[in-house]
Amino acid sequence: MLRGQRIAVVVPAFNEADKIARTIRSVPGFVDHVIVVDDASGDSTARIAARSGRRGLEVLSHATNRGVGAAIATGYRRAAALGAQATAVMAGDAQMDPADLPQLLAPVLSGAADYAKGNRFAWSDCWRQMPWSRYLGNVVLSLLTRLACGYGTLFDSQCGYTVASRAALQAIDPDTMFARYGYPNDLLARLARAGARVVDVPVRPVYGPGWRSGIRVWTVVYPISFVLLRALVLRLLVRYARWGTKPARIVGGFPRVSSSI
Ligand SMILES: Nc1nc2c(ncn2[C@@H]2O[C@H](COP(=O)(O)OP(=O)(O)OP(=O)(O)O)[C@@H](O)[C@H]2O)c(=O)[nH]1
Ligand SMILES: [Mg+2]
Repeated sequence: MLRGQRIAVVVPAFNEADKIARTIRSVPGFVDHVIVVDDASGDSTARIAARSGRRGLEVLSHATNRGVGAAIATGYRRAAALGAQATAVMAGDAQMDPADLPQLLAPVLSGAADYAKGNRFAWSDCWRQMPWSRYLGNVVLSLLTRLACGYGTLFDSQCGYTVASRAALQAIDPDTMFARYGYPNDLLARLARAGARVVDVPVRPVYGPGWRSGIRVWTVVYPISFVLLRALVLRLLVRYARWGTKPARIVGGFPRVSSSI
């Protein structure tokens, strides 16, 4: 519990046998539920996670590999069923600094935002920590995501370190979330269409010596292009449909259509 509210952390994991125990150990003690979603790993990720014995730990396993977005969706459904008021995502590759979690939770727990995401570019020496391929790719995708979603002040669209309120989880609709790389962009587009208030919080970029990634240029370019194009078309359609009408109340918990849409 933090500020009297129930907190869950979703940990998507695919072949992270060497990092999953460290990731689980790093989750702060105030977190009530740690939901590890093993995405049909070929190694002992699930077994090692289950052995960690952390209070509030659950390990869910996909029968086949479905992608990082699908793994997070599985975790989101479970967090909602457990009654979590705020649900964070901390990937199983230990790339999220637990010291940043309280700041990331703060705007959601106080009710100031529906969804908070990390922004590694707001960290002073980000350009030194992040590999140049990630840095450049992320700048381009962040600008395109702004255009597609309408959140004009957000950056670092690809940062997976996030916190969602209960209402935001409903708006995201985990059942239809984009399953693979491209899920963060899809998620921001869904939140924008629902009028959710999204804020950036500075977080530390973590790219240690053991860093490896499942991201390959061609496995991300096509899915993310598709997601962004679809988001842009839907945004324009929503805007056209609301043309000349007053901002309406949104069903699902958000007070008003965001003025940034
Ligand atoms: N690659 C990959 N990762 C998955 C999958 N399902 C779950 N994951 C987890 O998703 C998290 C993010 O994966 P990464 O490939 O490292 O992507 P990233 O951390 O966003 O990007 P990098 O900056 O390149 O490290 C990791 O914890 C993975 O274990 C999957 O099908 N493929
Ligand atoms: Mg990674």
